[in-house]
Amino acid sequence: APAAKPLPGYAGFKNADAVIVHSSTTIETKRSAFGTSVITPSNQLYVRNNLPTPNASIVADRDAWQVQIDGVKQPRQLSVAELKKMGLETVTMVLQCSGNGRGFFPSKPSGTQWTVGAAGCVVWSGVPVREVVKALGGVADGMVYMTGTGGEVLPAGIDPKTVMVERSVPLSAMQDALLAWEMNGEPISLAHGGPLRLIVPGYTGVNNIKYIKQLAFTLKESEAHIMSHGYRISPPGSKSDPSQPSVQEMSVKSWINSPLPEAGTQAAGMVQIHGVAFGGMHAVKGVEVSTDGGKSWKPARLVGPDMGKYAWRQFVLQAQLPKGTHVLASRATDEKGNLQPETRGENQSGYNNTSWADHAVTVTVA
Ligand code: MSS
Repeated sequence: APAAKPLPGYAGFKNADAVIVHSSTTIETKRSAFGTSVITPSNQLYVRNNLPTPNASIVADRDAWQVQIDGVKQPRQLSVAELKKMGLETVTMVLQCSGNGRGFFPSKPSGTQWTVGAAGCVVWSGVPVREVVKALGGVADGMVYMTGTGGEVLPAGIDPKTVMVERSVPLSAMQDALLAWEMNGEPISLAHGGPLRLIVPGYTGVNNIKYIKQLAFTLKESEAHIMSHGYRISPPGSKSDPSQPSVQEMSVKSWINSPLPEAGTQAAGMVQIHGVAFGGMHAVKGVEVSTDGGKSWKPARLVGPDMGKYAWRQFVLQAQLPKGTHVLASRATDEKGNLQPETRGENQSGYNNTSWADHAVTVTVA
């Protein structure tokens, strides 16, 4: 096996045994490291940066960080110190990269070959966007999108639109969105977007803008390449374009975290088959587990605290596994009755993989 890549400096606090370093800007949580405690510890959470990570000086004086609020009746710049006086809310949310599960596409789309570990369940604290908007006189007339811009310093001499991280989501996403300064009980680390991050619960990772420097209510979607062409559901073999659906709301998904084939041959007998399930925009209603590759299903039990509809739930099925090879799978249902599908939705870039078949694991019992 190739030697493990070292952790990049800004992510030096990560537990090297719990993560896979794909590159200096892409770090994945090992499937075996998710544990059973609902919340993903910060030192195990995945990292994905589309640009080089900003200089640590931006988190030296967190309260001084400024964000420009535009597209409201009274546009203005606000510091984190000011935001902290305007409201406080906490949300537990699945943060999941749009490309999580790309590694299961047989077409091997270009991009990081994430399997399950570009996701975690984390707690964010900050001010509700709707409170900020209210204090600034409300959204300006006719605005359709909420557009967040990352605070990375862009390389000189190129059109900023080609590289900047700027994403638009429907205005309705404002209702549950936060401008957050805290993650899992600590000021947000540089790796995860400190000093200030836009949190859009239920939306895929890319819509949660780190180091946010501008939040604007806009008539049109951002013209940044990452919005117009990036993160689009393009038919296999085609080029991306702005007419294709953007990767935004997450949908119902689950996977098993134990037992895993990487643990080697298991002893016959009782096992606790456990994993995580989430609904994206809706709470999880139930999870079923199969030990025969999806031929038959048994209801699993949801365990642990319910941290709200945007969090994941842990599930467990206690089973006797006799000697042999077993294909273990899970499939979740959300409160709207949406069932996790068997197959992935094929697309050129390998986004939104929720296929239970792709996430199944084969374990050997002797
Ligand atoms: N933000 C910014 N500013 N920049 C960048 O790069 N990225 C994205 C988000 N945000 C970015 C941002 C992505 S893409 C993701 S996933 C996320 O983030 C991640 O997170 P963490 O914290 O984990 O790292 Mo895919 O869809």
